[in-house]
Amino acid sequence: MKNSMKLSIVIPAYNEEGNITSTVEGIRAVLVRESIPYELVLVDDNSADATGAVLETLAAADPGIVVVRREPPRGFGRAVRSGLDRATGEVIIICMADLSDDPEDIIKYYRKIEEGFDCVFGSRFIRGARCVNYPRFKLFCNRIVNKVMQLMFWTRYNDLTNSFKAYRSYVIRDIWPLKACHFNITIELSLNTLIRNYAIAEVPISWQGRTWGSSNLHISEMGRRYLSTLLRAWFEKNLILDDLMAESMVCRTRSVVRAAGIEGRVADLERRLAALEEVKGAAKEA
Ligand SMILES: Nc1nc2c(ncn2[C@@H]2O[C@H](COP(=O)(O)OP(=O)(O)O)[C@@H](O)[C@H]2O)c(=O)[nH]1
Ligand SMILES: [Mg+2]
Repeated sequence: MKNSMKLSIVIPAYNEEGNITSTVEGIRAVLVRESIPYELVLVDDNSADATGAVLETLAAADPGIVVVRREPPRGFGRAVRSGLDRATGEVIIICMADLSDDPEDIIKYYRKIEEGFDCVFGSRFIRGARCVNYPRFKLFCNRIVNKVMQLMFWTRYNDLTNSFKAYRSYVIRDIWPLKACHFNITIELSLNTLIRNYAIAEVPISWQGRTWGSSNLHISEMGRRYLSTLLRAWFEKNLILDDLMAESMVCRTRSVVRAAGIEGRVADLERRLAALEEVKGAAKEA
């Protein structure tokens, strides 16, 4: 059964002409080494540099690469949503295009999913993790926001703001539609997964600050967006979790049925059950 699951890696890229080739080559090298069937979904947002042309060249050389070209308005969250929408794998990982995430961690994630977990949350802040060149002010804000979320959602996961995580595709289907347009999608993904009580594995990861290009995350513009996503998830957890879980259970059951290849038999059983209910109803009326 090993390596039977197709892995989709969604990579948003904006003005990454100096990073994207190495990112793709680094990821592809580990996937080929481990014989993991893959699809790389590269999402460009009308980059002002040559990212678009580089993506074309990469895609021409590898049928496993899908390029998504977005129309304005751009945004990290919009790009991630477009990529998730196109991903066809059973396992989905979101990964950055600026060489900050370590391709070896992708393999760690995939192996954890193979063990049976629904999601894998990497953390840069647990024993065994490595985090290099994180700008100090950003790190300070990151730790405060994560601590607040840990208290609000009473969880041990301490890197909920990083989108480099793995999900089984049915988890994404369950939490769909996602709404965030910008970097707040990082917590929209993690919190919506968390409140639905999926089996989450936590692993230490390596992260390093970009050495080429510049960050698109401007903290002053993001506060209100993070807050709105955070409050929405918190209210949903505390007011309407029963509604969310009812749909989540249907989603999980469907995925089990699909994985077992018994959709036909289940549909047949459902038909018979409906017919029985009808007969029962008619008998009651008579
Ligand atoms: N397609 C797309 N990608 C984006 C956008 N903003 C950021 N990215 C990509 O998302 C990843 C993380 O962005 P980055 O600017 O490095 O944020 P930081 O690591 O939080 O400072 C990089 O791969 C960027 O190229 C966007 O508006 N559209
Ligand atoms: Mg970055």
